[in-house]
Formats: sequence, C-alpha cells, structure tokens
Amino acid sequence: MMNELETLYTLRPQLVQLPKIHDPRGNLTFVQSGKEVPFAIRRAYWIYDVPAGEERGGHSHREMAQLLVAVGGSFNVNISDGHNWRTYTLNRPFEGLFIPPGIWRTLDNFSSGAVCLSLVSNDYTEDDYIRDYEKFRAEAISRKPRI
Ligand code: T46
Repeated sequence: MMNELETLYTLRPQLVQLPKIHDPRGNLTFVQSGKEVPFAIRRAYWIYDVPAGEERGGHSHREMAQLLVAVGGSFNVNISDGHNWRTYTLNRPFEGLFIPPGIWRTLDNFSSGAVCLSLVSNDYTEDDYIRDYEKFRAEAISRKPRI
C-alpha cells in the first residue's frame, strides 16, 4: 500500500476548477483540504509586486504539494517533470494549478498587479528544495512522465 507521499508522486500537475459563488455583491471562491486539493493545506504565501520581466521559482520540491492561484492579474507557470515541459497561464481567481512534488517550476510573465497565492502541504524548509535543474533532472528522469 502506498503512503501519502508515494501517492502524490503518482499524480499529474493539473488545472483545478474551484467553486465560484456568484453574487451581485461580488463573487467568492474557496478551497478545501482533501476536496479541491488532494492534500491537507498547511501553509499559505503569496507573491506580489513582481517587477516586469522578473521570474520566481526555479526549483522543485521533494515533498511539498501546492495549488497556485492567480487571485489577481496573470502570470505563466512553466513546469517540467524532467521529461517534458508545459506552460500554463493562470489568470482566473477561480482556477488553480495543482503541482505535486517532484515537478520543476518557474513563474514568469507577471502582469502589473498580479498576485500569486500558493496553498501548500508542508512547513517551510530549505531541505525540501532542489534548486539545480540538472540535479533535479538526474533524479526525475528515472520516474514516469507526468506531463
Ligand atoms: C514556490 C514558488 C512559486 C520563507 O521564509 N517562508 C516561506 O514560506 C517561503 C515560501 C519563503 N520563505 C523565504 C525563503 C527565501 O529567503 O522567502 C525567500 C524567498 O523564497 P524563494 O526564493 O523560495 O521564492 P521563490 O519565488 O523562488 O519560490 C516560492 C516558494 O518558495 C516556492 O515554494 O513554489 O514561490
């Protein structure tokens, strides 16, 4: 039987449509652990005030799963499983990109005023990061393609 981390390593990155409560007073969207995301949400952070042309990310995580949401503006998320690359444009506050562990990501092309909300499964620890692409690829290439 697979443990939780092994299960996350079988999952593919994918867009997740989040609940949207239409309301004349303004719309509302929410995320629930174990429902819209297949992990318990442990931490949240958000990236904002990104100068034009700047890039964020540039690493993979060993154990952390996450959901990225453009709660304002837009940006691109470029992901790699060591075999293939794919780019997603996030620009809807009711749509998230689920990224399981073992996937490289860079974020770029931030619009003015963009806010990237990240809901993640783990506490922050630098030990969870692989920040060298070749090192990541050497490990990831032995796993099955997920992109
Ligand atoms: C990711 C992308 C999308 C903390 O102290 N606590 C935290 O929870 C986080 C996320 C960061 N930090 C510190 C660590 C660094 O000194 O904030 C600094 C910047 O973090 P980092 O260089 O990792 O930022 P990005 O944009 O490369 O990556 C971040 C997340 O770390 C990462 O998980 O997927 O955003």
